[in-house]
Amino acid sequence: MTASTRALAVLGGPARFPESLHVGRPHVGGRDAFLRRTQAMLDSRVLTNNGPYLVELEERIAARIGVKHCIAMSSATTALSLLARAAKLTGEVIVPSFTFVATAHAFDWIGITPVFCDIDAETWTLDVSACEAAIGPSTAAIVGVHAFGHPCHISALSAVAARHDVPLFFDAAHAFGCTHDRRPIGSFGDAEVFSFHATKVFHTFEGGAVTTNHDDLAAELRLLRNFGFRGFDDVAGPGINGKMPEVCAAMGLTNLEILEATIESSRVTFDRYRDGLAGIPGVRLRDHQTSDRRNWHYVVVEVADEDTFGLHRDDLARVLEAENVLARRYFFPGVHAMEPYRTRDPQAGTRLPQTVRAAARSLALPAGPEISRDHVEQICDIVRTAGVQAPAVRQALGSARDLSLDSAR
Ligand code: T4K
Repeated sequence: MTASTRALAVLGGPARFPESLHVGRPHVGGRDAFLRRTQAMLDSRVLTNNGPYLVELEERIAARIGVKHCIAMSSATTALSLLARAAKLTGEVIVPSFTFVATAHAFDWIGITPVFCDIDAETWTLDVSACEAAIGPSTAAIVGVHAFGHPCHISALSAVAARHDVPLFFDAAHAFGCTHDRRPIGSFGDAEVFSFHATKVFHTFEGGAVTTNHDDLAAELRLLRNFGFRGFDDVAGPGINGKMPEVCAAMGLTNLEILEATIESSRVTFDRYRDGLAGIPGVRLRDHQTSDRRNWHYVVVEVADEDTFGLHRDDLARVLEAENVLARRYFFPGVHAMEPYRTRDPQAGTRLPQTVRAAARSLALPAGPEISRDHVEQICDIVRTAGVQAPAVRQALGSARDLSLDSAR
């Protein structure tokens, strides 16, 4: 494929897209089914507190994943905090820094210190040797993150957790619908946590869930998400409000019905990116070479060789932004470099070389069912053209840097 001759917006051409293309544009399918459920919910006056839609959603997810329990929550962040409480964790948890900030905040929020561990270059998930080396007397649990739907080194981490007699949890926020060794994600470790945020492959507007086979953990989580209520006027201990309302569960049931179609459509989009980005020097698509199932929700490119491509990842993000393509630098700069962690340990980055490397190179592109063939073709052409015209782009961006990418977004 050759680059088009269209002028890039950073070089004075018109933006390719009249409206912004987002990474996390929520997919809204099954509108009629959702509205039917919502009408019935309104008629029933059961709006929250373990209503029929919530119960059905939990049963369906547990059955789909093949676990005994699914406990739906108001978000994955709340689910992680409550899971730590339910498991009576204190002290430290080992987490990757290459993740969304919520993975660490969920523990820090309840007084458990996240200890950041590096990732491996291949999968961008917890480096198993580094994880084992980070275990100390205060380690209460290991928390792996299936980054961008790529499963952690699950069996190796399980062996480490067993050797050191600590629980193993997974932040599976990105991995609903994925499998590992033919087994659904959600069924590994002592428990896994999903995010059902609007930007996810399967969403409930806001929401999340813990899946587990541990009866005690599940019972405790159900108490904790509902103020600790064991029955009317009977409170077992300090819980909070972590409930998922019925309207969210109704969206979940609807999205579950279309999940296979959503994933298939995301796979098609991913394949188009694979074709469109092939052969661009210095740029690599983070692909999933596996016979396992993926949800294809995140399309992440790596500016793997800046010299060959001609531009840094941040410059590519600026080029795309000028065309109204709002690519995201997930997960820049790494959680260790965000507050309060940065102040606590300003040198942490020196122990996390792969995290720093990945955070400087990765760029998530708009993906999923909302992104058309034309969108993908145009985005790939922009990336290709940016590489071909790198010297001019660098010069243009050098003079317009203050107008471009807001580092906070
Ligand atoms: N663990 C991991 C590994 C995670 O990635 C996350 C969340 C969590 C834990 C915590 O899960 P939750 O507690 O949220 O359940 C987004 C999401 O807000 C966040 O859920 C997600 N990970 C993260 C990777 O991405 P932002 O702040 O970067 O994106 P946001 O909300 O600005 O949305 C992205 C784009 O999508 C926007 O530019 C506009 C578009 N959008 C978004 C929403 C919500 C829409 O068009 N409509 C919408 O309703 O965090």
